[in-house]
Order: sequence, then C-alpha cells, then structure tokens
Amino acid sequence: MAEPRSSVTDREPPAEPGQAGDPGRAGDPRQAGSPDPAAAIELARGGDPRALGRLLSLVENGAPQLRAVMKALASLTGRARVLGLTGSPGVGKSTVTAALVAAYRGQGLRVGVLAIDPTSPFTGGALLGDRVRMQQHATDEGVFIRSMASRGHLGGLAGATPQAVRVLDAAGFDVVLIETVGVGQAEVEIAGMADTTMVIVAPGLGDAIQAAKAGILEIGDVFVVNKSDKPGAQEAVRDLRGMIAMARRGEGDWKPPIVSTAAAAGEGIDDLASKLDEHAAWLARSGEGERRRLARAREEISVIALAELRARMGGLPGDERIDGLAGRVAAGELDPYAAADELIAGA
Ligand SMILES: Nc1nc2c(ncn2[C@@H]2O[C@H](COP(=O)(O)OP(=O)(O)O)[C@@H](O)[C@H]2O)c(=O)[nH]1
Ligand SMILES: [Mg+2]
Repeated sequence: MAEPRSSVTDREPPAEPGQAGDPGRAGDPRQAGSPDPAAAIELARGGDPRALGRLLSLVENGAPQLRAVMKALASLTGRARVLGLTGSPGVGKSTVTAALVAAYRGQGLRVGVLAIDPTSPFTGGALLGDRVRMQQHATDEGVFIRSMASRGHLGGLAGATPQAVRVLDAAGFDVVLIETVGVGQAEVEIAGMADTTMVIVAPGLGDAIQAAKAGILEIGDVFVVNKSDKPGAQEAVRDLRGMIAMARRGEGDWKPPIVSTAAAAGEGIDDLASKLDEHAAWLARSGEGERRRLARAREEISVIALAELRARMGGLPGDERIDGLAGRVAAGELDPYAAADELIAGA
C-alpha cells in the first residue's frame, strides 16, 4: 500500500454528486476546450475536481488535445493501484465500491472511481442511482467519482478507460477503482485493465453459475460473495470454491480467495481490503504485476494504433478511397485482399 499523500489537498470545492459524470457538460465547449493541457494537469494534481473533469471529458470525447495531454501525463503515471470490480447487475458492485472507498479513505489514501456501464452510456437510471449511493463521499476532497461514457474515437470504452486511469494516476490518486458490469467481452477486457480484479456474486439468482458461463471466473483474482446477510450465501461460496478448484494452477500461482461481504452494512470489507493487499504483495513478488502492466501497455498501443489506422483509412461509405476500391472488388477486377493492402498502404 502506498503512503498517504496528505500533502495533496483540494483547493477547490468538490464536485456536485452529479457534476463530474454528467455527459451533458462534456459537450460544453468551455468545458471540453481546455487550451493548456499543462495547466489543466497541474490543477488536477492540486486536486481541482473541475480540472480533472475536463481532462476526463477529453478522454471520453477522444478530443484532439488528448495527444498533448497524454504526452504531458506519461512521466507522472505508474503509481496508482488499479482495482477492478465486475459482476452481474445488482450484485452490489457499487455498494462494495463505496465501502472500499471508505476503507481506503480511512487509510488516508486518495481514491478515484470510474463507473463504467456500457449498457447505459448516457444518463441512465443506474448511473444516477450509483451517484446517489456515492453521495456520502461527494463532499470528501480525497475522492473523485466519474461515470464513464464513450462517445470518442479511441476504440470505445476499451480505449478510453486506460486513458482515464492514466489521468487519475497522474493526478495523484493512490487507488483507482473501476466498476464494470460483467456481461460481455468488452467488460472482461476492461477488467483486464486492473492490477487486481474482483468478481462479485450474490446469493440466489444462480450468479456463481452465470459467472462461470460468462467466462469471468478466469479473470477473478479475488471473489466476493456479497449480500452474505441473505439466504444462500454459504451455498454460493461453496459453488464458487468448487469452480475455482477446477481451474488449472501451477506451483506458486495465486489461489483466488473468496471473501463474504455484506457491503450495505460495511461487513467483510476489512477482510476484502486485506485480501487485496495480499494480492498486491503477490503481484510484486511474482513479477505478475509487471507482466500485467506490460500487457496493458501493449493493449493500449494496439487499440490506439488500430483506431488511428481506421481513421486514416477512411473505410466508411462515402469515403472516396474505399468506394473506388469497392467498385473494383464488386466488379471482379480486384480481389478484396489486394484492395485491403492498397487501402492500408495509402493510410
Ligand atoms: N441485503 C443486501 N443488499 C445489498 C448489499 N449490498 C448491496 N445491496 C443492495 O443491492 C442492490 C444493488 O446494489 P448495487 O451496489 O447498486 O449493485 P450493482 O448493480 O452491482 O452496482 C441495492 O439495492 C443495494 O442496496 C448487501 O450486502 N446486502
Ligand atoms: Mg453499480
């Protein structure tokens, strides 16, 4: 666990609960058009939530200034601990997130939260609910919460999320929590952006089984059976234990623990935090932490490169280059592989 950064204080009043994540503000030119990335970064590092919000809007929108911002941020990143939470809707991800925020704040750490819900990219009810639940932290200067939406050109949320993490990391947040809905491949990818991924299930609903089906069993470093105050919690733990035991593991591999929580009552959160610490220690000891960081950097590069290539190639109907090639392919004058080569070569 990193040292608390008590020297970093917020000079500005904290954001309103709905303010930071309100996509409506992102389209405001006064908000998005940050003229001086260096100044915005400096303000963000000083804890100014509005400066942070502006930088994250640049990320979400895939704005042209992003390039300069990321260049300026690069040397400031690599410090934050990134923790992912995933699981089916309603299992208690936001509640666990809020409880972890409280636990880390208790340790004097600054905590950033990215709430990602691809199923409701704009102002969905779920996001609003999350904000209300997070309200206890809304007046805390050491906490910054953002609901992420992707309207950008950076490969969607898979592209935008690591850049948002970079912004929070560079702004001096010790811990970044990423909440994602575990319902598909994109969410599995997003979970792969964390140092440690928590897979959360709840009793009943056959959630443990669903987790296995969705393939999120493999990505869990720590499993959480939340709502342990409800009937069926022990069965869920047992089911999970059976499924985890079936996974092939080598000598020295991490054995994912199962933690029971009743997050709404704050129960089991200290235990969860200590399991997260154990995993962090294992990441450092085994070299897996470094391996994951490299894998993440590789993924970031290829997502950006592919998005850039796509933008340069055109490739959309109405684009002259592809339309010309399409005519020749349709007429049988050119094969599609040769046409693709030509398109890439001209990019
Ligand atoms: N009984 C019980 N309810 C909980 C617990 N944690 C969360 N909930 C409730 O479950 C519902 C969904 O929680 P939420 O955190 O929004 O789930 P998410 O969709 O996974 O983010 C809310 O009504 C919470 O109050 C818990 O530990 N016990
Ligand atoms: Mg939630």
